[in-house]
Amino acid sequence: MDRQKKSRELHARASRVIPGGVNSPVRAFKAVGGDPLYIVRGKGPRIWDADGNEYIDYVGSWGPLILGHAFPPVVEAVEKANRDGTSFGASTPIEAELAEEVIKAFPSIDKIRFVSSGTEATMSAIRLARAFTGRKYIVKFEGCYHGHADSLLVKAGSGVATLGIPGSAGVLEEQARFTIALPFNSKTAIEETFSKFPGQIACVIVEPVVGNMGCVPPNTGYLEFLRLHTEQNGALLIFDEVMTGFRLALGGVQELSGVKPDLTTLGKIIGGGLPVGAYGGRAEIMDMIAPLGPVYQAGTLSGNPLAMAAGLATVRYLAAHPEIYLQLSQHASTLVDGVLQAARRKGIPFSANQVGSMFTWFFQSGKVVDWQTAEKSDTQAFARFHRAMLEKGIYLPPSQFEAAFLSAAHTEEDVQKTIAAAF
Ligand code: KE4
Repeated sequence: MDRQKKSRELHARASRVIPGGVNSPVRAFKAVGGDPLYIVRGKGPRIWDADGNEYIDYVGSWGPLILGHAFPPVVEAVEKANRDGTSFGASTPIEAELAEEVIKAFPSIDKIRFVSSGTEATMSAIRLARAFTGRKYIVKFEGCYHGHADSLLVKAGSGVATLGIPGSAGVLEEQARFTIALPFNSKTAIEETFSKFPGQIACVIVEPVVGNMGCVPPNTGYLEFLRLHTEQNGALLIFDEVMTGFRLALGGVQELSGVKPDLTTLGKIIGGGLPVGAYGGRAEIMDMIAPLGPVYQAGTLSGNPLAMAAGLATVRYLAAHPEIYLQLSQHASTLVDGVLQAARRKGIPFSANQVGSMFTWFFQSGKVVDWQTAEKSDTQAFARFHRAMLEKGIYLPPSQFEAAFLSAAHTEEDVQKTIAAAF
């Protein structure tokens, strides 16, 4: 019996009218093979596909659903907002309410601007950093993903501390050359770059705990190192906490590490599953944004009332229930270690990185600390694992180079069922 008959039919239909049948490439399952599933419902830690198959979900819409699918307070908040009208293109009271909640959790932020995606947030933060410093070059790290703005779709050049090259068709060399892509966790690369481009670097943007090469934490002291070198060289430090904000702690990695960036980008959880991104920082920087200052940035649906309602209900619940973070970490540790032991009993080359409720199992025995080590993973073995887990009702991110997410709705029973399904 074809357990994915309906999904296949839906994919054939979508593929006739949408490139690859998807509105975001990773959903196409290209990295794991087979046809993508079409999901029709989620509740708590579970999702159901169009054929009625049930899964324990460890993607959670790529991070936003830390409280699980269709969390009642979020559902009610959005339903109420919806009854009063979905969008006005004018200011609404709830925007400052959510801004105040975010600023309470992130002391490095005096002011914040809401946009509709993480890409818009990072794109705007880069533009702002260049305007504030009057400098052209930006530094990112290989394996970190900050959305699809041209200046961030850039690969490392021929050597360390060299000018970037386009990471996508359509990105001009002239744009890529102002982006320098360095190995994550490397101190010498940063030192070399700042000495090679003195007074020319506007910012360093980093996922302070990386999710986009799989989960990769910073080496001890690395974030402090970035903070020191950016300060010494007059460059801004941007923490891209789109994934980690409200995920690893209410105040993200900057709460856990005590390292305060100059700008922070946010998304995912602050939208509670609806489209919200944000960027924020010190008032002296943020006051350069139009209409106050010369840096232009705008958006028809920025601060959308329904999205604000979903985000506010989510963030307020997290702030009122801080015990959630300990529960998330404990469940994730049990899960990650349980599957790791199962792999080891089978003699499978396997390692894992976990920070709080973000984690990745890598199909290699080495420790993954940057993109160079991450890409040594056996992606075919991961694909087989992903398919086998799907067949047992476990929905993992369809790529070796993505973080998985556990929600507050996942129970100890879900965790044990997932461990039992592995290998
Ligand atoms: P969006 O434009 O997709 O809302 O956010 C871009 C972004 C920025 N910064 C970080 C750290 C991110 O992880 C993301 C987006 N994350 C991916 C998952 N790795 C979104 C999933 C997708 O592209 O479909």
